Amino acid sequence: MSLAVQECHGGMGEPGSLHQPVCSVLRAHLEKMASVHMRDLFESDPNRFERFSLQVGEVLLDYSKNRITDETMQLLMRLAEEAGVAGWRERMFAGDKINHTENRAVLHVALRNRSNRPVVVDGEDVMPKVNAIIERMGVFAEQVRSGQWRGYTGERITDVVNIGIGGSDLGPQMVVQALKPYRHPRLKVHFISNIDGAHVKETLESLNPETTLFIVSSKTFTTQETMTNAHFARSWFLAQSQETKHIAQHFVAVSTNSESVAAFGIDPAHMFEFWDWVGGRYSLWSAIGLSIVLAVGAERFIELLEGAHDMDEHFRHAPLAQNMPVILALLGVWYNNFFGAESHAILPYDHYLRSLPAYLEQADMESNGKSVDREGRVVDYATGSIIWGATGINGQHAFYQLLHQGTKMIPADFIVSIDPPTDLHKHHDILIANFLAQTEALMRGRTREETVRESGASGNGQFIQHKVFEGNHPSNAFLVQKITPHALGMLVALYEHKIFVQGVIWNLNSYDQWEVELGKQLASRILPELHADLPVASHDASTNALINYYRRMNHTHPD
Ligand code: G6Q
Repeated sequence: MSLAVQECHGGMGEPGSLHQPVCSVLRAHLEKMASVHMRDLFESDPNRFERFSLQVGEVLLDYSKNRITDETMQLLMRLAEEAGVAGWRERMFAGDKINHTENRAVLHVALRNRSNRPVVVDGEDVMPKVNAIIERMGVFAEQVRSGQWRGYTGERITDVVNIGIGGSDLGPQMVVQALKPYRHPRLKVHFISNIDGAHVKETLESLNPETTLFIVSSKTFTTQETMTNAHFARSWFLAQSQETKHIAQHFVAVSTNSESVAAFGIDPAHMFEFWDWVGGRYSLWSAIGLSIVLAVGAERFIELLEGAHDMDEHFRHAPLAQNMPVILALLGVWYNNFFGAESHAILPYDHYLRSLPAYLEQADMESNGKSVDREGRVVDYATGSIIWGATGINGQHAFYQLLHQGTKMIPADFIVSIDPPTDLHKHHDILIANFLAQTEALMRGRTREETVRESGASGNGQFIQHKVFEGNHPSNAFLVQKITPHALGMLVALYEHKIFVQGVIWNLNSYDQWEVELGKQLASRILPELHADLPVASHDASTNALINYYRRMNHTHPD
């Protein structure tokens, strides 16, 4: 617990509020800011963009369209200081076991530590083994990509299928999609995660076992969904190849559990290892990124790591007030804990970034969706936001109505690249124009007078109020030169560190996930009951009735 929290816990805090000393000052400041319109802030300060924007590498962040003044930012920076962000940040980089409920270090930063400076966990520098696995992944991927690695009939591999779920799926899937312009021209990469049989069946339907390589990605190698899909893929493969010795050329594993990998029948020589200090949702930089290396090649993967490392260096060394992840985190806290905002939208104006919202949903909500602080006390303040989103341009024709005219405050991140991903320049200009118009409209709104003026002669007084836009809706705009592997690495690391800083301010362990563990147990209990001979009576009335209804109405049998 930070000293600041200790000092004022139980005294200065109000229900629903944070407890650092500066929070009472922030609450007083909020009273002032609640009635301030951003339109007026822009009108009174032509340099607002210069003061509230920041560039790190190829990522420009404009945060001037937020409900902030210099004073707000100063107070928020004090909050970061009082919560001990700098100290916790150092502990993470130093390999301290800050994931205390699992007694683990949190070292995704070591996976992309391109400076190679030693990172010591339990007395061992982990960098040699990190570098060795990156090297092995590169060599293996090159063999497959070049056609040197052949299937059991001597054919080249044309399709790679990653079987994994959660952290062993969302990260690599998002990156492979985002970097599609860099992909190998003849190697397709697929992802199977869902235990709905339609996912595995539909994916395998179009594939040829002779030319398909499976990566079974699972940190624990016990996850029911992944193992069930992996066994199904194995049977599908053996139905044609007939001999188990051929598995060696068609199945590799990414895991921390070598015994279970061997028991599955995968040669340990074809296992790519990672370690318990890599959290699932932070693992795309580890061997879990093998599908990325296969898709875009080792060099591009290294560029991704370098981008993340550059953001790590910025996060570690930049003063808090000029630190992009810290600024983003504090803005989030400002809305979450002071304005009472419940959710935060991620709106990429980029077809290739369309899986980023889903990726960040997990990264953020699994990390900071907690209601118990590091000391095990139930918190009395809001923690992680509901993260959601979709490609912005599609959202404009769907849910933006609520962002503009609904009753909820939903801060949003708008993300776009300056260089178009294709040669369709007119498309890109329209995209950019929409991106800019939306952030402007959210900020400015449209007053009643403007609405009347714009309606002109056809203006219908009765409906004027329906066409008024209050504005004052906060947003961040990210302009990235181009979605290169390096820029993507920076962007993802930026969000990872934002989540870290918020976790520190809320005094959470952002790196455990007890719900996931619970989910894994619960389904195992119900599974045998679905085909029990006698009616099930061991649950609540609703669950019993649903299980028994399923038993009566379902006439299929498990395979
Ligand atoms: C991530 C979570 C979770 C996990 C999956 C898959 O941080 O812990 O999403 O990644 O449950 O777990 P395995 O990799 O062990 O199969």
